[in-house]
Amino acid sequence: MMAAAQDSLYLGFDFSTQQLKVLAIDGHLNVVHQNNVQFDSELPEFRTRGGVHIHADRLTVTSPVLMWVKALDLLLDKMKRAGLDFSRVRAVSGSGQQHGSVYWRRGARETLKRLDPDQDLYQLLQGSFSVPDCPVWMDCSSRQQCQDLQAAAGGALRLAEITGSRAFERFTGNQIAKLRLTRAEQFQEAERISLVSSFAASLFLGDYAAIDYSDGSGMNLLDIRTRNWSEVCLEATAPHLDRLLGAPVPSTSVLGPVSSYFVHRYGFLESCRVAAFTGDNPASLAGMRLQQGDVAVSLGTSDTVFLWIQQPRPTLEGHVFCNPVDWQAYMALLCFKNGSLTRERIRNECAGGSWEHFSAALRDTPLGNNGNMGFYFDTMEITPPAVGVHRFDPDDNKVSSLSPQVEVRALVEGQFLSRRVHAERLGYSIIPGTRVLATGGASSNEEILQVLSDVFNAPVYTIDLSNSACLGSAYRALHGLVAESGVSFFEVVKKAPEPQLVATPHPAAQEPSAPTADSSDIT
Ligand code: ADP
Ligand code: XUL
Repeated sequence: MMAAAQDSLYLGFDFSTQQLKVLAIDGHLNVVHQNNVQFDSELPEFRTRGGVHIHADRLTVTSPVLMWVKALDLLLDKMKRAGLDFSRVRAVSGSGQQHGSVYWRRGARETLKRLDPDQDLYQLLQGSFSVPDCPVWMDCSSRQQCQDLQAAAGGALRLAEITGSRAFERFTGNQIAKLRLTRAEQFQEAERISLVSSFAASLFLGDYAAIDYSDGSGMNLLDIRTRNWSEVCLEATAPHLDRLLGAPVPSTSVLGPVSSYFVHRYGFLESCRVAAFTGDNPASLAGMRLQQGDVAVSLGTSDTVFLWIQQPRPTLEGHVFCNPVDWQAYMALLCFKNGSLTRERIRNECAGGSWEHFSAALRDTPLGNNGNMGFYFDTMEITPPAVGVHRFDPDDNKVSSLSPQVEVRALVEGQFLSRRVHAERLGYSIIPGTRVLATGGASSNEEILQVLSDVFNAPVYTIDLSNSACLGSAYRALHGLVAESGVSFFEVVKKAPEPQLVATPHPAAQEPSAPTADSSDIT
């Protein structure tokens, strides 16, 4: 018999860098439970800082795989103690920090299939990993492997055209190539390589879980158009790598029922399904319910921009991933390092350290800033790779200073112009109906959002999503149950709370003029 919607639960886990989080929704999409385990403070025996170990070379960054396993034991116990009734859970999904890799030792699959419910996973899986410290996304020690891969693929742009990104050091293929070289023995012992997301799904499944297309796009190995491993990339990375990776699957797939371990130990029903896990950024896109034509701008410590795109147009900047909720579509992700911290510096220097005064400067200066512009890269920027502060007067001459109020507007307009230009280069176009969804700390500032709206010439909505990856995972668990019968993700989540409209473009906001010759290389 079908359980009533309010009785059913859907769990979304997020194995992120610093913590393991979970969120439960009921069939009406109400959030009914949230919980988490902080790695540094709750599992101090692993001696991580911020969930990772930074090695002596400062480039290698890893996390102990058994810490993630133990965190899951702890989290499920916490949920049980909080009274969560696991027999109500109809489906589980989740996400993981992208790019990280887990190496299962030969024989681990058999162990996974026969987990004794009287013991915790941490005890049971002690001997199951050939590499104890997993490379994670913060690692940047694989420069040589990136160069080799790009050479094998016919250049950086060609690699981007195949895999959605040029070679990046944190991308999993390059990490695998490096490990094969530096830890040859451990590499030989591996029978399967998982991403953090598919590793986590494997725990629930009691078998190796497939890598999904969307998180698989963060490896420099998947051909994002054929959605199969690229031969040329596989060969350049490691021999017979496809056997170690398994075949990738659509992100909306159901992988199978939850393992009997969870049935006996926690009281899950045998019918509870495990939907494919994916990367945290794809899961956030699902949590925000981003649709075609929308752009999400997250204004946190660094700024990120997510886009839903129909036709991929990868470039040397940013990343194109297969879309996590519609297998025929794509998403783009852009990271900007100089976000809130740069806004804080200009606030301190030009607005007496007050967001109020910063906002007043935006109110008191006109849209377009009378032609004054600025690009502020306090630290080496990711998109574009540029550094330094570059200011231009209305005649496009470089100048060394602007008045404080003009500087505030130049900063915010310059940042958002850059977000828009780079989004457009990846295939984004502003069409009627486009929504800009703003999240993150600075999205509480209405004047900043007004500039965002004017620069994008589109309405801006805010959405409070401190936990968007978990929420997106819970939504994806729910969708997984019906995806195969052709029901769209948006049909399933249509009753979720709507984002709030906070700014509409000023009538004078036209298409921003194309960047000038002098400034086009640094937008
Ligand atoms: P993260 O998730 O990356 O840790 P948050 O999304 O919490 O970061 O955003 C934190 C940032 O929000 C702070 O660095 C701060 O500069 C910015 N912020 C907070 N309040 C405001 C405000 N009123 N106006 C502009 N920026 C703000
Ligand atoms: C994305 C990236 C990070 C990780 C960790 O490319 O490296 O956002 O997913 O959250």
